[in-house]
Amino acid sequence: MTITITAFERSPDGGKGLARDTRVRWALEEVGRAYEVRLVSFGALKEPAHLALHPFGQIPTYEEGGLTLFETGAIVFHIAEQNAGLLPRDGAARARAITWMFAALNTVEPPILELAIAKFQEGDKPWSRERLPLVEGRIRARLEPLSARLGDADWLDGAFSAGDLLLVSVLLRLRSSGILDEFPNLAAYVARGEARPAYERAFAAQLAVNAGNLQRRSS
Ligand SMILES: N[C@@H](CCC(=O)N[C@@H](CS)C(=O)NCC(=O)O)C(=O)O
Repeated sequence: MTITITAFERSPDGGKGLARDTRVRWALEEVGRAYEVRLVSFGALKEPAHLALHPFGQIPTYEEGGLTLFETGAIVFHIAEQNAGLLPRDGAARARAITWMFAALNTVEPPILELAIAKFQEGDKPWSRERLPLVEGRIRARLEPLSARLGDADWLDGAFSAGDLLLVSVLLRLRSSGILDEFPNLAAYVARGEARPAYERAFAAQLAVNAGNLQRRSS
């Protein structure tokens, strides 16, 4: 059955791989599934046709036969459940990998998103300069124990899993802040994730969309 995901027609990051379709593309590449992409404009996100797929009017969505999913955690989990390669077969190891998926999205990602909001949406507010160090402190409070847990291992719990895929996807958003480099083992962990051939293919595919847009804009 054909898999179709949605992505930005024109990503605000210009193709740095920060839009969340990249993590879905990565999961599909890891398990060797082909997929199609439907590009959506910002305007179309909030129109009825897209809202029928995603109640919050966001990307990415995932369609396969009669199934429609939204939320990257649910999509990556579905891909990992349906295909070998992203979750261990052993029950306990599988449960631990799923725990890391939840930790990535529920515990690590929120303060990282807060930083983006503080900088880009609230940067002009009078209280923004005071707030920024508080938000950065909340990120460090997550990265310190994460760094201690990872230690000098390649991945969080044995072999690479969907938990690592989501955690790397969340952490790489921090690179431009400099905070990731305060934790050399986490910076190396992210680099290891980005060096995986499946990530490289996913990154190149989303970049191609945005490079195409640049060409269209300049012509
Ligand atoms: N929790 C959602 C977040 C989805 C999300 O924030 N998508 C962004 C792109 S990365 C989006 O569509 N933003 C446009 C909007 O919210 O209007 C997920 O993990 O899928």
